[in-house]
Amino acid sequence: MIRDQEILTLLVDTISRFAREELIPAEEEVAESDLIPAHLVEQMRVLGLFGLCIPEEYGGLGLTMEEEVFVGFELGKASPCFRSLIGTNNGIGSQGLIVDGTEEQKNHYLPKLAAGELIASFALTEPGAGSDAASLRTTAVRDGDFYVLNGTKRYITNAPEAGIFTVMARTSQDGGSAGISAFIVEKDTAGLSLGRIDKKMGQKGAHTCDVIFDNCRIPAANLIGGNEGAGFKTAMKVLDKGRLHIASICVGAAERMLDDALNYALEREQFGKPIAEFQLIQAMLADSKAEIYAARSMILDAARRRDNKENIATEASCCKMFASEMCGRVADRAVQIHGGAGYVSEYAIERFYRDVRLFRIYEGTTQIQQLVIARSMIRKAS
Ligand code: COS
Repeated sequence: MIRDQEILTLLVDTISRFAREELIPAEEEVAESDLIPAHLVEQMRVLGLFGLCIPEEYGGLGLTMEEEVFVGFELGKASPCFRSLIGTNNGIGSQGLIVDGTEEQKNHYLPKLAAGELIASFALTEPGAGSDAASLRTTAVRDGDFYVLNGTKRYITNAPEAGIFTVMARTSQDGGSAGISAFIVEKDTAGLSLGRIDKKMGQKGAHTCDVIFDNCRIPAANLIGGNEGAGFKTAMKVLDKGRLHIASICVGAAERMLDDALNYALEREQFGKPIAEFQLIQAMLADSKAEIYAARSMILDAARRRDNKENIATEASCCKMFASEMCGRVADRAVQIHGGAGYVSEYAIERFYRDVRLFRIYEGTTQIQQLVIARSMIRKAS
């Protein structure tokens, strides 16, 4: 749903210009230093990027899903590390509060998240629980007006920058997913510590690390929604939205890589003419264009359905799976079109090839999306 086309066009144009004029020129420096410069973070704050999806009553822009994916198509064109910094505040870090939090919890945290004064992280994955999220072992034991948390969370995006964590922990040993609850944990709580920053294949400038809870006592009021046992469903709802968002970023990244490949193909001459004139190169360009168009169309359809309050768990998985796999294929073809130049870091495609590999893994691997889609088909048919 687009609430006001004129305002959305203005926002999307502004973000597109910001990506083109500020973020893309800074990509190499960020990849070298593994740090997004403070002046760019400040510009992101001023543009309202930390609060894109936080409701207006809490100081955000309150974008609808359809509006959000249009923004994703543009942001995705710059290095994914920039999106990653604002991604958790708009998505997995804040949505637990937005969909299931109490009014007090929302009033307390959302305005600071929307302003970018506070970064939120989503702590679901553990050393022994990745795709099988319901097998998580971090515990939260009630002790008077507190819960005491023990356990380790792994690969937590933005953990080194985070002020709060949305943590899924087990309040009951029975019931599998029904024994999981969601909490807000502030970073300065005694008993919370961070592991060393992970050395990743790509996405330099975006950071992940372990988050360790060792008898970490948090107020019982920080149980999201005030209900024990609702945490797994909260996490799944958050991921439905996150998967559509990531799919939109995949489209943006694929468009960027295809633009770079096309420009290269027009410049690079072999056998006396630009390689763009060779049909085998044209086939790679055309296949990529068509696949990007397909992903874009399905994402817009799913986003509109979500705005119409339809259950889009299956469609979100279809979009995440198709768009991230498509992005991987486009990255591969774009390297191929660049030839030897695609393998050296002088060209952005070498970095993007590594960066976009993560899209097929996080917020649910392709195999988990397949499982979600097939299970829902079988459920409907039986
Ligand atoms: N929205 C709301 N509720 C949902 C839901 C959704 N999208 N998906 C599942 N649920 C509910 C189910 O309806 C079920 O509720 P009931 O017990 O009341 O029937 C409950 O949650 C358990 O669901 P299910 O039985 O399907 O859970 P499984 O343990 O089989 O796991 C998968 C489901 C595999 C889909 C889940 O573990 C998953 O998404 N794993 C990947 C995790 C992930 O994406 N990690 C990335 C880390 S974050 S970067």
